[in-house]
Amino acid sequence: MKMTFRWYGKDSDPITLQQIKQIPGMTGIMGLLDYKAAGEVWTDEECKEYIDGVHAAGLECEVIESVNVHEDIKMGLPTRDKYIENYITTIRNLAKYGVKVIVYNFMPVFDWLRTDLARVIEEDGSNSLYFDEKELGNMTPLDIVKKTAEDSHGFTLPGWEPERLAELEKTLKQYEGITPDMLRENYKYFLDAIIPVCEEVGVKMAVHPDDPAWPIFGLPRISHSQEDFDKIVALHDSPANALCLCTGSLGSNPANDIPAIIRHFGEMDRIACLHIRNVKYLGERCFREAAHLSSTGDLDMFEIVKAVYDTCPHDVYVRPDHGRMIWGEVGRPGYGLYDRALGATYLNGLWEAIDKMSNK
Ligand SMILES: [Mn+2]
Repeated sequence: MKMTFRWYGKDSDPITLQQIKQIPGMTGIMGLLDYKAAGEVWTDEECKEYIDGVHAAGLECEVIESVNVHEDIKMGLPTRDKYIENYITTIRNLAKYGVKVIVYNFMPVFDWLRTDLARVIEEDGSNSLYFDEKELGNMTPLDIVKKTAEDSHGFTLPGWEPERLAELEKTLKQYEGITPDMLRENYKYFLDAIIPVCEEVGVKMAVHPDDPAWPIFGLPRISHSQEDFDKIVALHDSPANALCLCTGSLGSNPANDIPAIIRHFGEMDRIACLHIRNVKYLGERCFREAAHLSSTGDLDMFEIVKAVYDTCPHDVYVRPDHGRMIWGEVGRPGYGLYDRALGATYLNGLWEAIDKMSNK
């Protein structure tokens, strides 16, 4: 397991690479260029500058997250070919500097969604991200976008770029006639174009699940269960058409058996990387994010790490995912330093124990 940490870049992340390097067992980052709009080329110079900077801090940069797919590709508009060309250029530029995995999603309009970004956890006074479907019922998509922007302390949240959301209502309207099957057809068109390039340059595409793991605002969503991902990996049969298995996103729905899903796709060699975190269920379609430790939430982290150990390559990329805000830290919701560092250390401890027990 290669333990990594999400990092937003030196101009955008208050956390420094040196701080990340000081977390025990940290091998690298999962990086992103958060100022890039969906559909834009990540130029050779931008990729080089970002990745050279990470290397200079003694960390690897083999996973890049959030190369966002333009809505025109998801909707299958005639303009999609231009954006697919741009995407391919970005893949080639990243591969040139050693990137092996690109994390993306194929969710219409919205990336992850919460109704509260700083829900206080009564037992200890920390706070975490929270979702309640009932609260969502009283809000329009525009309300939720505004609220998320207001609550994020001036940080841009991944998937919530203001440029992309400026034309929100128009985009929502355009999705009205698109069924899940049509979305999958457009997805196949995209994969058929990019996967041969990925195979050529040695990159795996890793699709991130819907979060929360069910449809919202009537939009077609096609990636929130084992059955959904079976269909996705079949759209273009290649080890380069892989998953970013996010335990917290899939785990927002208690019907998803996370260790079983990891074993299923691990045995197929379709897991390129994982986000590992815990979730606490509070009712029907209502949850908050917990500390990583199993006993603080409803996911069994031992069974999750064991499934990774048993079925994935032992150098698979993993990162702790959203953390709580603790010890007075103020930062980007979900992406503070302290709780994620604790999560990484805990996951490394589970791995060490499983590895030593297995070799006895
Ligand atoms: Mn995730």
